[in-house]
Amino acid sequence: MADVASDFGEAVISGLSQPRRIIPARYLYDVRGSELFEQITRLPEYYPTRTETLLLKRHAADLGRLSGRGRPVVEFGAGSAAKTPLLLDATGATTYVPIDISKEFLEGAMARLAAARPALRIVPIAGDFTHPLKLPPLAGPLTGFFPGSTIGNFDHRSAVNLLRSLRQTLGPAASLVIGIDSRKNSRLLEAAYDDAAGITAAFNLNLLQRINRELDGTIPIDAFEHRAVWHDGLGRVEMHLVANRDVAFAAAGRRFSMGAGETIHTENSYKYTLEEARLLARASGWEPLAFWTDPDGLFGLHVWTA
Ligand code: AVJ
Repeated sequence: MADVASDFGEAVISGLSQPRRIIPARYLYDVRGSELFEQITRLPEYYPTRTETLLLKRHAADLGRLSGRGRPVVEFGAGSAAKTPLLLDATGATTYVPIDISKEFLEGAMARLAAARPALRIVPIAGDFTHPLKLPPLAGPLTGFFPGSTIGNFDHRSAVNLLRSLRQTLGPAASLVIGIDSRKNSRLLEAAYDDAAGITAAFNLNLLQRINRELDGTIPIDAFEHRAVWHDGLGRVEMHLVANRDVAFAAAGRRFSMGAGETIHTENSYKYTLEEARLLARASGWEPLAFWTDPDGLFGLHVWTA
């Protein structure tokens, strides 16, 4: 695997050297960032997790039938694997292959899952699922699980490429159970990404702390503020770190300066109508089989087939 630390250093150097500064969202998820994201999933304003959980429970029988009973489940971006038991129960899977970029986080979550389900065969893979991966030998066809609207982190072209990669990784006759957040009222969206308790702000600012920790950074954290904005035309929530004053700092062996009001773009979270989600499936070579949403239409749960 590529050296993650120097990867991060290169991303920070090139991202902060551009006139529109940007650091790819995947760097938000170090161990601390993954912990903060777990806290986000329990916030009252953050509807995606509880809504998707409700959909997985409510439609368990159909999910099992449509995605194929007893198939190995391969989860992309497994994180804490909080929703995994729901899909394992719905499909009766006995083999579980979690893939996540954060090795430490993966190990902790898998130890807990193994303790709760001693009969489950767990084959964890630490890696980047945005490229086709070679899986260990498994008795296919496979069921992919891509919950949490992680797909929303990718712009449309990258989302199509990623979904094609997943299809290639999973192989013939696979199915994919994917959660995709819906377009909705901008007030609800912006509240979900700028909660009253300030957890999302801490999650975003942790990226600067990570730079200081891992790349010998000297960023004064208090010179930055969290901002979340919905862009209707682009169909995405953007997270930024905004400089509240002129600021100069070192990171990864370089010097950077920013004027008051300048921002570092740290995450996009794209939202899709149910119809747009189906178009996304077709554009990436998947066949949409079924989808469900909650009564308020906040979130979509889809089953696709290869
Ligand atoms: C993990 C990418 C699905 O976009 O909702 C939550 C990340 N960022 N709050 C999302 C996130 C700020 C989350 N995803």
